[in-house]
Amino acid sequence: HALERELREALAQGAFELHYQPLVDLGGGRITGMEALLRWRHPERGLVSPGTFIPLAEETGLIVPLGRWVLEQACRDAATWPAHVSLAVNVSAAQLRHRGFAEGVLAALEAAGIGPGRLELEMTETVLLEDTETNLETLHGLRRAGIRISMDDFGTGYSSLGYLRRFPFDKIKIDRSFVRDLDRAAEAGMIMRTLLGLGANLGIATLVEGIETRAQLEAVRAAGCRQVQGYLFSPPRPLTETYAMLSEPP
Ligand code: G
Ligand code: G
Ligand code: MN
Ligand code: NA
Repeated sequence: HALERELREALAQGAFELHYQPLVDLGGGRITGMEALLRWRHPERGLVSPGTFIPLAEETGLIVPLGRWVLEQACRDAATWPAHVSLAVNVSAAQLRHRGFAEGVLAALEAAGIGPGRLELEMTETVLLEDTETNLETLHGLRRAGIRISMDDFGTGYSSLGYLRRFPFDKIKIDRSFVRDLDRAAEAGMIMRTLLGLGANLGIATLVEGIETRAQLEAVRAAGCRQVQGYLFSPPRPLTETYAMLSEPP
């Protein structure tokens, strides 16, 4: 497979980079965290988004060394931010399933000299869909070590609610598809309020993804939202541009 070979070479040659998108607290208006998003600096195709290569990396197992690189690099980057800024890293089911995943996470934190309390691992519910017992044990172990676990893209899967019963997620990230209709359909506001209330009742933090307009921001704020992410504040940006974001209000 040509793309697979290209990905291996890219990893060996250091052609991957991480961009960061802020997580914003609506109470104080501060950036409380940064989500690392992988990019591939391709010689001809420019900056390539993970949507086009993560699935193949997962199929081929390359996601394991690639994900390890992501964690190590992201922890090193986070070490250069103020200590109140947390780091969110996306993790695939294929990474979690791999023996040695938890050790790799702890080693990355240790090498960068940042505490486990600064790291949030974002997973979609597919991590609980497969290999249930092993994955659950690994997740519990990470949580006991002080790492927080977020459910990403909440509400898009078959059994989002069921998974909330199976694992004590620290945060749910409400998928951006719920934001799109907010200024058009009344039900959208009702659903948003219900999802935010669900988190509040369960004692789980919530964040709404994909805020692109002022109107959406005001709508989610009115629905009880405390933490947001989206292009309105910033798209994912290179590390060098995070420092200006962190020293200015978003
Ligand atoms: O940036 P883009 O919208 O193309 O991201 C597509 C998907 O890739 C998102 O669902 C995101 O969670 C995932 N993704 C981004 N960076 C990483 C990463 O470092 N590791 C894994 N496993 N997935 C990532
Ligand atoms: O699945 P996950 O939530 O990890 O996906 C993150 C991806 O979503 C990133 O690649 C990022 O570019 C994209 N994203 C972030 N904010 C917005 C937004 O406000 N609007 C849209 N359409 N995409 C966004
Ligand atoms: Mn994410
Ligand atoms: Na998401």
